[in-house]
Amino acid sequence: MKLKAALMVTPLLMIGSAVMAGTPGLTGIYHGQHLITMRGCPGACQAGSELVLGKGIQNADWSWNFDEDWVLIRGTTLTVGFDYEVQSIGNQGQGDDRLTAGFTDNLDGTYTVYHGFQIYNPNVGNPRTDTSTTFEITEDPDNPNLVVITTVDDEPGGVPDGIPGTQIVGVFPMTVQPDFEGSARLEGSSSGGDGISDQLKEQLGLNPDADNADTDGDGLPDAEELGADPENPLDSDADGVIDALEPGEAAQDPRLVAGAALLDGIPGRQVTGDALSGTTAEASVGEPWRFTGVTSGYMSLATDPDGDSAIPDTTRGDAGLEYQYGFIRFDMQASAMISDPVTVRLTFQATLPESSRLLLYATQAIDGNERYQVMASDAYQRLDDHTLEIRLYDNGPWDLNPVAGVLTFGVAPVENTLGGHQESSGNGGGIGGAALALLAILAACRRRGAVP
Ligand SMILES: [Ca+2]
Ligand SMILES: [Ca+2]
Ligand SMILES: [Ca+2]
Ligand SMILES: [Ca+2]
Repeated sequence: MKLKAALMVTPLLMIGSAVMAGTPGLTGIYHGQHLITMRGCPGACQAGSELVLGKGIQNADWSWNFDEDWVLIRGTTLTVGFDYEVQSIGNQGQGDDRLTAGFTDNLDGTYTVYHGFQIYNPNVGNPRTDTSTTFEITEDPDNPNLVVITTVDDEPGGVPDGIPGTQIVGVFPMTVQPDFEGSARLEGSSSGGDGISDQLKEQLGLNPDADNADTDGDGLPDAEELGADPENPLDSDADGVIDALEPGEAAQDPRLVAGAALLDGIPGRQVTGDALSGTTAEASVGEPWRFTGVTSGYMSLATDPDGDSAIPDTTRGDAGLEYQYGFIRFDMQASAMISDPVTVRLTFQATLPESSRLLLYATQAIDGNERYQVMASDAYQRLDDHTLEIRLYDNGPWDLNPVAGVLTFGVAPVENTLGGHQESSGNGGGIGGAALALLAILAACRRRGAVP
């Protein structure tokens, strides 16, 4: 069983030079981040039968205390559009105590956490249960301050089913298995040797393992670019990306944001199995606009249910488009009210799909909600393998309605792996067939009373 788990996660364990196995008897307090993948089985769980129901849209924090054998695992929104929470057994306590779960060291490199698990989806009654999850936790042989954490296929009292995680049966509309992967750093450790803690660097999106402790590789050390108060790091041009992430002159130019890592990642470090995690993008815009904030993450259920959702995609757990690049979202401000077109140029470190296979989703305000819709192909140009130019203007192919000179604009490039789908400026059909099937399952489960 352990061999199988180790094989499945081998790409994630290559942080050091050697493939690792679990480390028993860990001590100390570690902080880090994880990404959840929720898998479900429509029937009996066996390898190959599972569906990915969703992922976390962002990395979420966790803290492991190996001296007192408890862990605090924070949740986030899932790509299917609702939140999950890891809780204490019985959902007892207040504040962080309510989210703190005990674990046992199985002395074979695995650790079993006994915890509650809840999803906040009112359509299925916000179901929760008590369960357990077994983790393999491995100290990096090259860095004793770092542990790599993966979820083991563990079915207490049963046979492992080939799917990472432990089955939760009869609580959610399907049998589900949460799979957490991530890492954590010893409290107070500073792998860069610059006095800035690894924990703070990860929270700021910096790479604690970067060569010369220089995440953006511009020759200026992170510690210097963070400024006198690393807890309030310098963002000289106030574009929402700190100096330590923006290489060179980009740090002084609010019309150019650089060093924004896709999928809420950390530049230069692939933490998850997603190929583009750790790659970066930059964007530029002309006068009188400037950037004021940038976020990235995994695409969530944000496509317009009345619009383009005839294109099947993975945000609902359907087989279909995969948003490999996730979303990247910009806040912009104009120094004057204008009606001129806004041209935004986006450059991805990763290669973009070729023109004939590129779909570009972008945000549009619909009934006060931000929705991602497929852009009409005449609203943007693919300039080369890495660069897109997008034109936004009032009543244009992509309608721009800047409110008082403030604009939020999110994009998600996607490779069209489905073929033949043509998107025009008009709307597509209704909700996808697979999504309808899933909704039917949810409704049936409620009628049968399988969900409290
Ligand atoms: Ca399993
Ligand atoms: Ca630097
Ligand atoms: Ca900046
Ligand atoms: Ca900048």
